[in-house]
Amino acid sequence: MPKPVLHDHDGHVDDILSAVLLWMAPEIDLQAIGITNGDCFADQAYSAMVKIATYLQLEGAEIAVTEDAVPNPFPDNWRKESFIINELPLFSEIEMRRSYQAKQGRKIESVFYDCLNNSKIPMTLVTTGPLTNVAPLLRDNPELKSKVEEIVIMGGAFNVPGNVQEDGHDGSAEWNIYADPEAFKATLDTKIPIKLIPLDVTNQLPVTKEFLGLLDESSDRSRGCKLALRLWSLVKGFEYYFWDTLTAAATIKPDLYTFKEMRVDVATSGKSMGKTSTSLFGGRKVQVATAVDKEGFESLLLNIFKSR
Ligand code: AGV
Ligand code: CA
Repeated sequence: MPKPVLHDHDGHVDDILSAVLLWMAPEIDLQAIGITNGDCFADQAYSAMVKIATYLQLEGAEIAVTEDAVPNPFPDNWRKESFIINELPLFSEIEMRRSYQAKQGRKIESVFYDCLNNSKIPMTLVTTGPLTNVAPLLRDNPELKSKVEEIVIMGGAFNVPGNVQEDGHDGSAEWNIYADPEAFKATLDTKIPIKLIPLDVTNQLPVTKEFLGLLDESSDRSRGCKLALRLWSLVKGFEYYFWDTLTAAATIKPDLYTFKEMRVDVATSGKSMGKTSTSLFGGRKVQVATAVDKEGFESLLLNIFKSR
C-alpha cells in the first residue's frame, strides 16, 4: 500500500519539484502540501503549485499555505524566485483546464490536522523548509503525535560548513534549521522518529548539466521532464544541489541511502544559531543520512518525471 505523506515545503525550485516527485511516485499517497513562507513568497509559491497541479493533471492532494513570517527570513533574492516560477511561460503555452484549486488555500495547520486526525494509519511528514508550521501543530495537538510514523527533514550540517551567510553569524548552520531553530528543537523534543538529510549528503550531489541534458532529451514527450528542466534551468550556474529532491527520494526509496543513528542537538541562540551537532550522550537519537546511491537516485527522479 502506498505510504501516506504530508509535505511541508518553502517554495524554492527544489521544494516544488520535491512535491511533484512525491505526488507522482506510485510508492507514495501524497495527501497534502503545505507552503511555508521561507525560501519564497508564500502566495506566489502557492499559486505556482496550483498551476503545476493543473499543468500535470495531478489529483488528490490539497495544497495549503501559511503566510506567517519565519523568525530568521531567507534572503530576498532567493525568495523572489517564486515570482518567476509563478509566471513561467510554460503555464500559458498549453491551454490549462480549470484551475486545480481555488486562489486562496486553507491554512497548513488545519489541513494537516484534518489529514492526520482522519488517517487510519500513521503518516510520514516530509519537511523541506523550516519547521515553523509543523512544530506548533504537534505542540498544540499532542494527540496527533501517535498519528505520525516519522518525520523526514531536509536540514542540518555536521562535518561540513553550513550555508548561512548573514552578518553576525559564523556560517556553521544550514538555512532551514537557522530560519527557525526553536521549531527544529521542538521537533527533536517530540519522540517521533526522525530521518535527517543534511548538507553532508546533499553536498555530494549538485544539479549537473549532464542531468539537465537527460531531462531535455525527454522534454518533448514529457511535461514532467519539461517542467523539471525549466525550473532547474532558473538556478543553473549557481551552487544548486539536490537538497529537497534527495529528501523526497529518501521518503520514496529509503534503500538508496545509508543512515547512521546519531544523537543530535541544535544551537538556538548566538553566532552559531541553527548549528546542528552530535554528541555521545546529549541530544536525541536521529537517523542521519550519510551517503546515497547517486545513479539510483538520478534514475528514480528521471523515471518519475518521465511518467507524465
Ligand atoms: O539549505 C538548503 C535549503 C533547501 O531546502 N534551501 C534551498 C533548498 O530548498 C536554502 C538554500 C541554500 N542555498 C540556496 C538556498 C540558494 N543558493 N538558493 C536558494 N535557496
Ligand atoms: Ca527548501
